[in-house]
Amino acid sequence: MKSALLLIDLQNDFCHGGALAVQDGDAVISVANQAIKVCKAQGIDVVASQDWHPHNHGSFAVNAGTEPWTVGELDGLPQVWWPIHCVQEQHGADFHPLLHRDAIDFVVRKGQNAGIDSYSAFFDNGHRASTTLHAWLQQQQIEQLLVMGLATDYCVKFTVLDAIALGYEVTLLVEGCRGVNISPQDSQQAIEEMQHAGATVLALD
Ligand code: VGL
Ligand code: ZN
Repeated sequence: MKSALLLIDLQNDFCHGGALAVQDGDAVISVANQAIKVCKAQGIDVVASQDWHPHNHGSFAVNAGTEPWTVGELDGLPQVWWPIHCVQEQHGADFHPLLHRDAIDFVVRKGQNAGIDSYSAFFDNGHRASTTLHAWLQQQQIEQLLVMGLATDYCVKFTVLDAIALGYEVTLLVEGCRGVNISPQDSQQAIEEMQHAGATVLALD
């Protein structure tokens, strides 16, 4: 069975000093680089997602006339209002400088539609539109995914849940994940949710 390594949103804005920095987010970059090395040696493709918003994106608190970290509704869906982050072509949206980006075989961008948020690398939050990811994986006949990245409780979680629903066999590399944790237990809960949905949770220690 063919596999791919799927790296979620290893971008400057989710790392130290970024607009939506996740606690200890930088720590996952070396995990990603190790996983890349192992996977490349096995001929396994490396795929990376990028949160890629227009400046007028509806998930930005400022565009909703509200405060970051509060909750509202966008396109009929519950929405956390975020600080401005991962704006297309800006430094914050770029991959972390230490990530071995030359090894990435395919980049999938998401969140371009200003009217809806898109945590999953497969679909927007309303499952109204899909990204290019599923079609690409199918083209490569990839059925198994090793997933890690940022953030555990948002983009990793929704990507993994969609992947399982689409029929992929998913392994979550826990050491390579860090969460936003608006509530302290969010990441732990997200890991349990992914596990209950059918993901294999791989902890290296
Ligand atoms: C993410 C919040 C907003 C993520 C993206 O990558 O987990 N979280 N946009
Ligand atoms: Zn975003």
